[in-house]
Parts: sequence; structure tokens; C-alpha cells
Amino acid sequence: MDMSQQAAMTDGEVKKIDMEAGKITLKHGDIKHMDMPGMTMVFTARDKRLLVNVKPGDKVKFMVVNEGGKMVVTDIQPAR
Ligand SMILES: [Cu+2]
Repeated sequence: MDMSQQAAMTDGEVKKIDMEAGKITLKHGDIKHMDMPGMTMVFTARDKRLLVNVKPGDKVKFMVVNEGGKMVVTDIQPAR
């Protein structure tokens, strides 16, 4: 696997959280392992519990994977 394709934490800012649907809107920086430039978009949380510790306006670092075309957040932490 090429180093640039390896999954890594991405910088983001929380815009909106939909606890019911388990979705989070993030303004994110470049996601190198997905060849995706920065943008604001909706992600699905793998586990709704990932969303309890963050709120709109928070700067975060998050891990995202592509699961059959669906962007799934597998980890999210406050940025330091
Ligand atoms: Cu995006």
C-alpha cells in the first residue's frame, strides 16, 4: 500500500450533529487516502456514541473510511 493511500486522521470542524440519524456534518480538510479535497459534507457515524463528545463549532480530528461508497466516521476526537 502506498503511504499516501494509508488512512489517517483528518482535520475538521463540526457543523451539525443529527443524533437520531447518527450523522454528522463536518467541514473537513484534505482526505488524502480518499483523494478528497476539503469541503463540507455529511458523514455517517459508525457508532452514535462517537457523537456524544462533540458539538457544533468544535475543531476535531476524525477517521473516515469508505464502506461501499458510504463515508463512515470510525473515530472522532477533539483537536489539540
Ligand atoms: Cu468531502
